[in-house]
Amino acid sequence: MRSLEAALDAEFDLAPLWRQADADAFLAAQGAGFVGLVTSVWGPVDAALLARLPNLRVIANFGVGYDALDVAAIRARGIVFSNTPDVLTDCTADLAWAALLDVARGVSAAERFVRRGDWAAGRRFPLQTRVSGKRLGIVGLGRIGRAIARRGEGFGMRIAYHGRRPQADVPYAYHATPQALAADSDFLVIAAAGGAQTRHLVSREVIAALPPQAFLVNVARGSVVDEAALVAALVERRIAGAALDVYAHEPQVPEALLALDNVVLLPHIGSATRETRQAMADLTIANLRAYFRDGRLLTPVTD
Ligand code: 8YV
Repeated sequence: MRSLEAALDAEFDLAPLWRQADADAFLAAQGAGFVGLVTSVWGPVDAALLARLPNLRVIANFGVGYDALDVAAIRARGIVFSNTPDVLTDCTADLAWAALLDVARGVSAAERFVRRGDWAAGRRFPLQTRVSGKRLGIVGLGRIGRAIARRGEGFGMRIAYHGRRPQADVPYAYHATPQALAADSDFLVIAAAGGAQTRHLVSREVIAALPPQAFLVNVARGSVVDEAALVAALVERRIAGAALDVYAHEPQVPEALLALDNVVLLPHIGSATRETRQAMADLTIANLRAYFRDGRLLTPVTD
């Protein structure tokens, strides 16, 4: 992000790794000089990278999800790290809803229909699916999941969720398994954190449990869903459709999905508004500033 890079450059002795023709050779020669690292979902931090940075003390992750970081290796080195919670919650929930409404009502497909000249040629756009009043299932009722649920209340939806444990302060029904939630959902929205613990949480069996009229929406991480099973269910028309902002191997989108009109495909843009990206940049820098000033991060990841 340009403004993040410029702001970092103004305050720190910055070396953007992505500008290095040979990042590995650069790190081999100069890695010992760095004490801080800024990264995001696009820049995995593994043991090999850490080995190149023997004096690293702090990592600031530009994003709330930190599944691209090898937390065990980072902790083993005593390195602290921060993420950017809260500031992207509303925009990510908004995007989940944009995607949900799009796939249910066929907004993008209808727009393609108009641009193709089908409407002008006298064709009728097929009837789509009502959203208001339906059953909304949310996998992962964290900050973003809750914001998605609150918006669902405005659509008069009956809301249920699955997560590691029931939450006492919400009026929504809890399902102990993602299968049970899937079977009870017209829209299943995935908002769980990525990482080893949630890999394929939405498994082949969970996808098979979805009713035929159900839509799946994923704004979390591609890894949370068994993508091959989802693609098969969509191609075989076992579910009504899907809206995806994240994929197993970004930026690769499964080829089979490109031909389906009942699938909305987005390029990982949950937090991608000017306002939210600015807030994420500000929080990323504020974390580094606080760390270098008084040794404490503002939004450290501690779990
Ligand atoms: C990315 C995200 O960080 O916050 C997250 O977990 O996935 C996004 O906000 C963003 O795209 C920056 O790369």
